Amino acid sequence: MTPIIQAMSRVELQQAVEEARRAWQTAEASVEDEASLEALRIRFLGKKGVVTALMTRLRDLSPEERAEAGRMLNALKTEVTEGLEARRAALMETASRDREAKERYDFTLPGTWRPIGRLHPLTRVRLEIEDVFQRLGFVVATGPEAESDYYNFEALNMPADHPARDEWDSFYLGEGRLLRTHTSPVQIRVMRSQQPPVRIICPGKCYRRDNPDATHSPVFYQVELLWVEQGLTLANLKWVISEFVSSFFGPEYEMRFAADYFPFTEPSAQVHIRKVGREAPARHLGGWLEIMGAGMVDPAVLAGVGYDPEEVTGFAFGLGVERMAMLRWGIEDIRSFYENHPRFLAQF
Ligand code: FA5
Repeated sequence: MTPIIQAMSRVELQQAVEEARRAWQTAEASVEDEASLEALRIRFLGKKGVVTALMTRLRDLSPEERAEAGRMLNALKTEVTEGLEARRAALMETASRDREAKERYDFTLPGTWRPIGRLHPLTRVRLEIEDVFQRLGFVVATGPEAESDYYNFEALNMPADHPARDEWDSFYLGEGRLLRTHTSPVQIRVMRSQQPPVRIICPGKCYRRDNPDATHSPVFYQVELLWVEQGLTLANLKWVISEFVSSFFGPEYEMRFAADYFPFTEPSAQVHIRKVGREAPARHLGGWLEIMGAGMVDPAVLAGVGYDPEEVTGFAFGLGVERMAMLRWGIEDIRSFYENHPRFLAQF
């Protein structure tokens, strides 16, 4: 449609303009989208377009002829320009109508149902334990899970060849570091960083090479408690534990103390809990389940962190969070907490 136009007479130019107009009218009707519209603009108004080419031919005509032919060509150019504009506007309107149709909501359709998440039972129990002790004036402290041999063992009266280490020997990371076997190292970290009185609880994950069974998991949570001040005795320890147990479990549970041994407490105890009156929820220990180890902080540990054991005494315990949850909800196997079956978790 873009003829290589030789010098043209007025009549020839007039014919060429008419021909171009017809070509435009046919092509215009076939515009479907932005791309074909742009192709059409280039074909007629582009640098090498039909109308542009005809414009250059005006110079072949005499000045009088040129004026008339110029008007003709301008009329064609206006027709093409306005036609393109109109087409563009129509395309935009169609697009926006399509969009609206797509975006229109039908509020009568059923919604998309998404299950609502909730706290894991172990998180719930941990938060509840924290809450009880915070109300009793304890503050929450934390320490690293990758701990040094010094904090995990040595500062707790367990030098390198101490037999008590056997029970806790664990996952070693090299360079004197290991995954902590209990939360007791946090006691040492806190005592080394402040003077008495100390009243803290330390929740956190612990790691042991315990084989998984109904009451043991190689990864589990403890909450450590430490209170160091003048004049504290075993009676205070018993009181704190009894208050806590009755606040957490209520009157349907009973508690017993039994003697125990830890290198870092003297005397030491363990605490057992069971549900009263009914078939015990846990089959272990004839219904009794050990929840914590506890004791009066050994004077050597206090001296090791620079406290004067003649001046202050202290007590501590390490509580198993999973065991608390097992007793609360009658869960017989600790592994249920870590298998994370949605049907199990949805109960809480
Ligand atoms: C300790 O870990 C001592 N650090 C506790 C302590 C702290 C004593 C302060 C004195 C003073 P023990 O190993 O008994 O002690 O663990 C304490 C509690 O952690 C247990 O009673 C139990 O509830 C929980 N526990 C221990 N091992 C596991 C395990 N493998 N899986 C789940 N819970 C465990």
